[in-house]
Amino acid sequence: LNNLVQTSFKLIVSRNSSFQMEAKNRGKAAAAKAAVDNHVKTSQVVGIGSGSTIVFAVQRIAERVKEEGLSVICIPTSFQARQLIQENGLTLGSLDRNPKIDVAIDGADEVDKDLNCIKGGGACQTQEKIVASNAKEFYIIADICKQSKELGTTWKQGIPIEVIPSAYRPVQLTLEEKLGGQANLRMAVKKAGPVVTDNGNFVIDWQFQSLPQDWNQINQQIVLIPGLLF
Ligand code: ABF
Repeated sequence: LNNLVQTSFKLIVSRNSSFQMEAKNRGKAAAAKAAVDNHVKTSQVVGIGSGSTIVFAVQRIAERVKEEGLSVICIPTSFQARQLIQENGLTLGSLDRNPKIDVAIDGADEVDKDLNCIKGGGACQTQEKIVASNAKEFYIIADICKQSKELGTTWKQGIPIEVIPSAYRPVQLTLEEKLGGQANLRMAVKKAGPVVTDNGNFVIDWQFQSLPQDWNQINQQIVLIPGLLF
């Protein structure tokens, strides 16, 4: 799913009970290692997600390149992912040169018991969704803190929605009228201005009032609002 991920995926969670940063990072590293070691093979085109968990996956790919001569082409989902690929000495590809992706790996902001996901907390969701939807296999890696019974329990910021700048106000109003809750324009630190995505767009975080019964239906309603990329 994007903001509410809709492609099918397998979730790899590390069940680490401690919530301390160290343990959290160990959880991220373990999930990343499991995904890379079990699902990435030589000669593949690999989609690289964004965020802090994917850092561990890229490091593990780099280790395997050194240790066993693994050879892969990496497709970034953001400026951050692109930097990460290059800093780790991996081969950088692009969607126009490598439109068919074998495996994509990415993080998530929250995952519920039915594997509905909130993604896009880092404002990279559109490219993440393009890469994931063009991958034969898609793995979401997460530490245990991301798992919840119901969406909105741990990720309280709302569902991130990328919006074309000129449409942000009508989209905000339509979201609130159609779906209730509150649609907030995401602002940069110290409210210096709106957060701008890698695509030059804004992000609206939609906070739902009551827990929706059917996330698929909500997804369909959101997609139909002109001006947003969902
Ligand atoms: C991503 O992973 C984003 O969609 C999401 O916002 C992020 C989670 O980041 P982290 O791994 O830092 O928790 O793909």
